This record gives sequence, C-alpha cells and structure tokens, in this order.
Amino acid sequence: VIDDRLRYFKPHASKIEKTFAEEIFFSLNRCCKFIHPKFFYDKKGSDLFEKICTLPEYYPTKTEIEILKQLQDELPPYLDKTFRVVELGSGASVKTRIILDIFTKLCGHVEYFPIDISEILTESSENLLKDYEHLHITGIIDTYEGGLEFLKNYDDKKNLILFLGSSFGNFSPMDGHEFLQKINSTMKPGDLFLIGLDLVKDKQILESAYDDSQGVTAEFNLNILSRINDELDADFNLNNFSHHSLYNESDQRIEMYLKSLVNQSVVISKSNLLLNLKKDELIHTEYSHKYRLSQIRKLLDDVGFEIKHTWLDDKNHFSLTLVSK
Ligand code: AVI
Repeated sequence: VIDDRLRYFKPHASKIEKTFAEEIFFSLNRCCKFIHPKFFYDKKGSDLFEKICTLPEYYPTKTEIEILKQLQDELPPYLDKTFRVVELGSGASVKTRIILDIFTKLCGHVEYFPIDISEILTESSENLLKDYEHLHITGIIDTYEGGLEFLKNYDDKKNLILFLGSSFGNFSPMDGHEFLQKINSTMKPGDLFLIGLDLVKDKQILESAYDDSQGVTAEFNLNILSRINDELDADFNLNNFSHHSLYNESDQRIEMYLKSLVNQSVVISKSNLLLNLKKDELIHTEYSHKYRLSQIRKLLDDVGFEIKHTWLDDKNHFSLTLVSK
C-alpha cells in the first residue's frame, strides 16, 4: 500500500518468473520458431510501444481515441454509480483517462483495477493518482488470466472490463476464443465488457503501420532479443537480425518476424539452449488480426455475449464494441 488510494496484488509472482526461461526453451527449440508476444513488454518494450502509438503510420491508437471521445456522451446511458473500471493492460494513457473522466463525471469518484504483467503498472498507477483526486486503484500484477481469476467472486460491485487497442488481435483465433470465454465466465450479470478491435482495410495502410519509417517497430521487435540477453543470460547479436513484417490477406493478419541475417549459433544459458539459426530463417514474434464487422459479431456471439453497441470512426478503420453477458 503506497497511500490509502493505491494498493497492489501480485497473485502468481513466482510462476511468472519461472515460465520465461521454460517458454523460451519450448518456443525456440523447434523447427518453426516463435517467441510469444507477451514478452515484448519489459520496461524498454513498453516504452517503445508507447512510442509506436504516437507514430504517424500507427493509426489504431489515434483512431480508438477518436471513438472513445464519442463515448463521453454515449457510454453513460449504459452505466450507473455502482460500476468500477477494470482494464486489461495498464494505461496512464489518454484512453484510460477518457474513461476515468466519464466515470468521474458520472459518479464523482472512480475505482480502477488495472491488470498487467509489466511492472510499468506501478508507474502508470502513480501518475494517474496525481491527476485524479477521487481515484482508488487496485493494481493486479499478473497475466490477464490470473488477474481475471482474482477478480472472479471478488465482490458484488459491477465491472466495466476494458480490453482496448486491439490487443485481442494478438491472440491466435483459438486462444482468443478461450480468452473471451474466460472473460464471459468472470463476468457477473450486469457487468459490461468493452473491446477495441482493428478492422480490415487497405494493405498499404496496414503494412506501413507495422513497418514505420522511423524504425520504431523494428526496434520494438528486436528488443525482445535484448530482453532474452539480459534476463536469460543469452548472447544474441542484434546486428544479425532484421525486422520482417507482412499483411497476410487470407488470414487477415499482420505477421511479424525476426529474420536471421546469417547462419549463427546463440547460447541462451538460463533456458539451457544452444540455438542454431540458418540465414533467412524466421522467428515468429506476433500476429495482429484484423476483423470485419460480421466477424466481430460472430466472435462475440459464439461466446454468448449480447452486443449492446458498436462504435466506429469516420473511416471505418477501428471499432469499439460494448457487450453484456
Ligand atoms: C499491442 N498490440 C495491439 C499491438 C498491435 O498493433 O498488434 C502491438 C504492436 N506490434 C507492432 N506494433 C504494435
């Protein structure tokens, strides 16, 4: 407890630390190599992602903010004073603030539960407290699944669960379906869920959003190797890799890879792994799925959600959908 308006829970701390070395062993000791995108977000990675959100080519953040501004008038009819805000991912960002402003106006005070695996949660929570006098924060430092488990049966208060930024698009379709089921089973009758999803659009717009002219996305992608070097005692030479991304039209997703530029061997001590990579071999790091409105309806419908409203921007680039159980 930092002050009486801020407290943290770390329900599964030891489990989080143990699995990084094990997961890296599992995902790199195979022919189709991958690194799970959740490992992007150490302090440096989270800062780089914040920077991506401000890039001219990266339209999702700006567009979602534009839609959230519409919600200032259009969300309150779905709310009452008994709601708290639960956010998957911790934002001190403009987006979180727009929602907190809506609640402050409606209730006079706000109870906010951010759930995030990254310790950046503590920094963003402290920043929010400085600006919101009547804000109470319970920060849950855990995976989304762990945090949702913690929230289940926590109390009788109604939750508005936020999952913004099209982070859902980073799941595989199967994991995404399971995740929505998990959210649905966490929710009590009366709870609401607001999800931001990126929409299918022109290939050119999509590809430049994930391969920007300043090279920030490349740095973000490569930083995952620095993180493995630092935390798992590895010797990746970042100069021997390049950022590689493309839009796969049939699967409606951006695919991001790290390409090995030479034949090379890398030691990852804490994973007990000697990694051999061929020239041009790819390590998959991220999918970012894009959706059509009919697919969003089906996705949410299949899990048993009732759609209350979908909001779009002027160009139909991004969507926000509010559902109940
Ligand atoms: C966090 N997530 C929604 C981002 C996205 O657009 O898929 C991550 C990202 N990867 C590269 N740029 C941004």
